[in-house]
Amino acid sequence: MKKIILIFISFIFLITISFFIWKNQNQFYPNKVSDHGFLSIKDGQLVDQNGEIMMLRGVSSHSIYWFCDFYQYDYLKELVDSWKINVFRVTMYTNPDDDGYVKYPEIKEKLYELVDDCIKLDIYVVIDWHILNDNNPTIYQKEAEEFFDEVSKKYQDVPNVLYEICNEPNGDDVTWDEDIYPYAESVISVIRNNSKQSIILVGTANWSKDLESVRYHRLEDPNVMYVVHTYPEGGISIIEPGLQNAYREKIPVIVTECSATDPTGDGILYKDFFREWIQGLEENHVSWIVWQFSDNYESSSLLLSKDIKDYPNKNFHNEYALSEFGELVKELMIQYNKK
Ligand code: IDC
Repeated sequence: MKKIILIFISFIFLITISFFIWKNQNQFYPNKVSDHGFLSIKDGQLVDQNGEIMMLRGVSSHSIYWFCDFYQYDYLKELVDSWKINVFRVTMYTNPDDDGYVKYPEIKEKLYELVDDCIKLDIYVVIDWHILNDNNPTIYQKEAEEFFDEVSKKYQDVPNVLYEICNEPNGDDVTWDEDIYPYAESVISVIRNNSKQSIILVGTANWSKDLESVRYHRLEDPNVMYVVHTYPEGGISIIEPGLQNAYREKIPVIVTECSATDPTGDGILYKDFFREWIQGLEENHVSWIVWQFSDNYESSSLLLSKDIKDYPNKNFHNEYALSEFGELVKELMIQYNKK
């Protein structure tokens, strides 16, 4: 009888220990909006409502016009619940040739739907005015000002929303001093009329890779961050020196696009580069958003396209399969969110 009791007690003991080990392995940092509230900038870093350093980690959509039917609440919920993202970037192209907002302004309704989904899911959301082939932000400045006036009125008291006012200014004739800076000053003042404290993200010159020009000409608004996009160019990063200067000089930086592919968004995956890159950002408390959550037929997509032959097991929402990049991004999201 004694022996049976002993075995029983050992059994209970083992179960309890295993439970606690399992529980510890699955503990995540609180990372939701209800945990952190309105964000701001302190000493060059993103902080939460208590002044604690804040990390945003998440994914960007592809064009919400092209993939209008794809983006929906259930998929976002899975990204929040299983991948632990705490930010989603809503990409709205602007250029008419890219079927952007200027041609189809009704796409704003899809944007509102997705922003509302993120609010419901208690995560942060970046509203991305995605200039690209419309290389100079001043080209559609009037449209940008009207748009940001409307959205910042709509979401003025909502801590979830961050405004990214020009995705990637580019071209030799588009400079920080002459084009981006005055554009940013003007759009920031439009947003500030409605929303005093939201974080505003400003794309930098040369496809959001030039932090150097910012060093000598900073915007006055205290809650602005400067945007950097990083894609391995033949396996190297050309923005590293600019970043190191920014860290030293306490310039607030955020990565709103990064990938393991080269800047085309397709082709070989530089996975080691990507891991190291993310580690460097984490060490410097720089928030990162990955390009891009869709099943488009290219290797930066986090889901596989259903067009491929021998489609593997469906491990995303029982409908899609994660791509090789998707597996890596999910792993890193979980790794950095774990306690
Ligand atoms: C790419 C998409 C691709 C699309 C192309 C043109 O991945 O499917 O055909 O745009 O619209 C960026 C841009 C982003 C690019 C991405 C990859 O902000 O729009 O998306 N990229 O090329 N900057 C650097 C890389």
